[in-house]
Amino acid sequence: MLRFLTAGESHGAGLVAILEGIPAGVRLSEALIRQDLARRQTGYGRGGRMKIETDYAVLQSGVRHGETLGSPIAVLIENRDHSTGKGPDGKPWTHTMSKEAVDGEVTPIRRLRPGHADTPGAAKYATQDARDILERSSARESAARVAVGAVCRAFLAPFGVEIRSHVVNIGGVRAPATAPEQVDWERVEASPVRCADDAASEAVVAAIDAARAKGTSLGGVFEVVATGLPIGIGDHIQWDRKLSTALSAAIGSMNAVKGVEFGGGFAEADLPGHEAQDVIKPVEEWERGADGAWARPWPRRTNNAGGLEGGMTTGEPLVLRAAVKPIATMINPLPSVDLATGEVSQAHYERSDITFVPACGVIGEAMTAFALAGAMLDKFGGDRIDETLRNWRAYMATVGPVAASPAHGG
Ligand code: EPS
Repeated sequence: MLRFLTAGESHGAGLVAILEGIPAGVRLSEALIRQDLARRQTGYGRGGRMKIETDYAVLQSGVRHGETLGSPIAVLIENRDHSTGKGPDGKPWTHTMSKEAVDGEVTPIRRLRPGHADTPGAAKYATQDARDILERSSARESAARVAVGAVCRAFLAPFGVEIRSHVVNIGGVRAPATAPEQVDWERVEASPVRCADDAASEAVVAAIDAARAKGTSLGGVFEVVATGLPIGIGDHIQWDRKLSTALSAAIGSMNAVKGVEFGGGFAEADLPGHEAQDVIKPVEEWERGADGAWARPWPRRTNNAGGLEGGMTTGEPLVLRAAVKPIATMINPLPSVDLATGEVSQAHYERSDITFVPACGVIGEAMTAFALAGAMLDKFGGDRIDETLRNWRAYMATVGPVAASPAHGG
């Protein structure tokens, strides 16, 4: 079983992630993890915090001489703001977030932000300081997830699995609909808002500027595309073995995500059945790889299913989208109620992003990588990556119509 935990508060000393279940022999370096951490930190519309941090995951365990050992992989990401910055009351974060009791009062946060975890969290944990909640329920935690995702990506790479993301909508400004195979991924990486279409990128940047001027924030939609997946990953036999379940949970667990859809998604509800299903190509149109096995067995004419049927991969690209609501912290705060006195007040504001939808795409890649790596390991097992690869190759050689299989001279 592949599993991970994160720990850490936004302005505490740092973030920790432990990932367990990655086989031995996967090539891994801190530099590789850093690439994804850096991608998460980009995106027009971020606040001052991203200028303070240069996220770097220091490997603590589970890796030796550039390869995983099969033991738990632990990473540590420092919060630079903790040791260098000051909180809203002018006191250093080392004081505000001190692990030891401090002399004098630490200014509590009592002006709850509608839309953030502040209100239900403070009620549930019976605290008089919403900082006890918001420090953990912060997008900062997603840096640890991206480090975990980078390790999962390194595991998936030898199978030819690639995972990418792009922004398709911020604040209602939409990129033109593009088939996943047509997306120019280099343009996405070069765009300030991770959007493949130049005109849409510009319009989104303008929308972010307008939102900043109004003192508000923007949500949006990102799309994740995973290619190179074998057919039959996941399972149909039990609700918690379906890959669609793992992916929905992985993406749905991200802060601010309010909806997840696969392939045609909600639009599929409007289609008649004969337009919604993905017709299988005749065998004469299938392609073989250099080893004689089918390069992509059971290919389809379309991919409305987004690469998932019955909770299993079809072998077509996996396509999922997620809707992210606007950030709850706004320059013009909403009316609120004081946590202690019950008096009407304005919600708390320290500093914030206008939008972080571009970063959400990178976090979505990481969560997708985790769900896919887990499902690949469920299918192929292996304590060392060579064993996993052997099992994968042996399986792939069996997929396809029996009469047309290389083993039968087909
Ligand atoms: C966040 C508020 C901002 C974001 C932060 C998440 O931080 P600060 O309060 O320090 O200005 O920049 O995101 C990150 C630190 C990050 O690494 O993504 C929030 O309230 O969730």
